[in-house]
Amino acid sequence: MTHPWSNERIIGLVGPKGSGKTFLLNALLGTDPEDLERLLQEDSQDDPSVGVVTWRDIDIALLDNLDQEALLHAADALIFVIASSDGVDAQTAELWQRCVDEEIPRLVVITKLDDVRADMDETVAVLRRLFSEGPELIRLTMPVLDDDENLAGFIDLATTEIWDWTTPDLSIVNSDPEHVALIADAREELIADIAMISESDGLTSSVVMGMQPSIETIIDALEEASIGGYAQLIVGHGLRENDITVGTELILDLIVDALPDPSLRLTPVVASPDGSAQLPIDADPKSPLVAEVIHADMDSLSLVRIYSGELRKQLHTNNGLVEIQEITEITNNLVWISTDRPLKQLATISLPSKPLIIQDVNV
Ligand SMILES: Nc1nc2c(ncn2[C@@H]2O[C@H](COP(=O)(O)OP(=O)(O)OP(=O)(O)O)[C@@H](O)[C@H]2O)c(=O)[nH]1
Ligand SMILES: [Mg+2]
Repeated sequence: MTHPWSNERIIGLVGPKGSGKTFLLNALLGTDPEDLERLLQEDSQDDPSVGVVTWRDIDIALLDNLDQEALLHAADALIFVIASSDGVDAQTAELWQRCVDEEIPRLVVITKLDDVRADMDETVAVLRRLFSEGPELIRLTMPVLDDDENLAGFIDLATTEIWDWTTPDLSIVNSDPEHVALIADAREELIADIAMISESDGLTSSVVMGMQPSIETIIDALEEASIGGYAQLIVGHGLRENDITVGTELILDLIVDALPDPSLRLTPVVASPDGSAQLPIDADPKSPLVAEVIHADMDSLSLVRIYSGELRKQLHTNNGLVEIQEITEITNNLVWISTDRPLKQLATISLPSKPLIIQDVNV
């Protein structure tokens, strides 16, 4: 049986105020650039929002403006959005530390690389100093400028290919010798870093023997380290003329390839209402229903994450029986529901026949 959630990723966007979270979300969704600036001006842009983009058959749900606790419950992984021109605030640094402690998978996107003050090398160095306690931070890309000094694309340090957004459609081309020379140090550093933490014997021994590991070996090791939480990958993003967003497809690939399949994560630990232990639940539609209200509005519209089972018309929640009036599916395990009375945020929901209580959702 294919797992109901294995073709989904729920990703939360976090980072300092104004770092470009909503902008990045819309770039990833493919929002028409002409609508984007107007959208960013609207008051409603601060409301909790969920957008879904399907990339290589994976439904990626992106969450923006959820409060931090809700986000940590709801998301399978976080993207830290850091503007190259602005740096990191204390709250973001604290959240990073919490992700280290709770082993929450994450990626880092450095934004606004088109800004005249942007310096990706410097931002990477700042992040490494700031986040030195946690797993290794590994930078995957370097910005490429065109003849007019505008952001044109990124060099992938693992493959040495250039992702070029100056053509009408994104093109991925081999870099010329001049580029290869320019990135030699950064690439060497990437290979040394990944060899140090990789569990791949092939990679470590080829580095020790002074040989160039194959591109496949490097990529496998990077993805494995990111999925396993030994390394956090850093990539860039920015804007070029005609409102073309640069770096977007690379980030979508990384979400699919370098973040863990949520179906492989443990479902929340659950107990009976009397506190007695339950067997571990399985994230199966036929299992007992275990769900959580991620976000609740005054007008009884709630964002709900389903961990196992299926939603029915009537729900037994921590604060009593609730009738569902409408369900709008976002992905298999994320839905908006409207109910006859408001739900409490982070309240848990369970089936009446097999009541379950979520004890700890930080799994
Ligand atoms: N030039 C340039 N501007 C950007 C980029 N990303 C975001 N911006 C601009 O930066 C401003 C803030 O971006 P938002 O996406 O609203 O930032 P945010 O992180 O959602 O902000 P809050 O929701 O207030 O925390 C907007 O005016 C964006 O147009 C980028 O890559 N390049
Ligand atoms: Mg925003």
